Amino acid sequence: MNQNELKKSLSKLPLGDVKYFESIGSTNDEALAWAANDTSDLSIVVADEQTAGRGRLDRKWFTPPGTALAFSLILRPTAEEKPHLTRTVGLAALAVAQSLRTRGLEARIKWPNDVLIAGQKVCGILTESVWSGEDVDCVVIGIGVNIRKESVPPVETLQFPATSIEAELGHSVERLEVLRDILAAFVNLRPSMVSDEFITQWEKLLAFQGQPVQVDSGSTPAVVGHVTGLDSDGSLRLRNDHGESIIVRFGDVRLRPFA
Ligand code: BT5
Repeated sequence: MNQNELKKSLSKLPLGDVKYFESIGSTNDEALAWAANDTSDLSIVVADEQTAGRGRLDRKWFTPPGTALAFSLILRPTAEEKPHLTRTVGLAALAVAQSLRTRGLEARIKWPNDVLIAGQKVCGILTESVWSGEDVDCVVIGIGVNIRKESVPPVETLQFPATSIEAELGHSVERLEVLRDILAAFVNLRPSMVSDEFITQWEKLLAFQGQPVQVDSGSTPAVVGHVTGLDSDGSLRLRNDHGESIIVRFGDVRLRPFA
């Protein structure tokens, strides 16, 4: 991958500016700094390697060189989109999941910010907002996708099993084609983000639908219940053993199957 190949591959998509780095700390950090300079909507930072890739709460995200996709999109929301920005992570997850499904992979979304194949994490998403007073000026959407087997972190460092696209497909794929497909899916889906139908589409690809899960949030006791769907803002709906409906809001939550 290099700047020319990247620009050529993305040239037909309605994106903003494109920045490529052979190696960088974190594409989200670069995009957050860039966004402060009136960068146009859908500008993108792509890196071959991240040396300080971040997950939520500054957990580490592993991106060794030549093995994965690590990129950050700058979304400048329209006035119509602004009331629906809690759906942004769903928009990114749906774009990734749909594009993997067109390759024959059974991708599902583990609420709130992961994409799984066969119950294993293949993609993590980190959204961060840039505020201007009381208003969100833009959202940086960081997406990491494991392409080659070498992009999967050592198993002893993981709390949730992980996989890569090539391990699941059993053959090699072009990283730039995967990137282009994800971005094309994102652009196609974006207009629907403001509609109720968007939540239905997101629900259809939720992992663990109808199954028991445990959600840990660190501060409050863990919540256990069966997944029933999503609220209109993208919060997760569960039903507990007493038949009560529970809404789990976004935040530093971890979801796993409940045995
Ligand atoms: C995430 O956080 O899953 C969000 C990851 C976002 C990464 C992208 S890459 C481009 C952009 N630039 C950045 O700096 N970040 C974004 P979280 O749900 O907190 O999960 C983090 C956990 O996933 C770690 O603690 C590890 O256990 C695990 N992990 C780390 N690297 C992984 C990988 N390559 N594949 C699967 N799991 C991984």
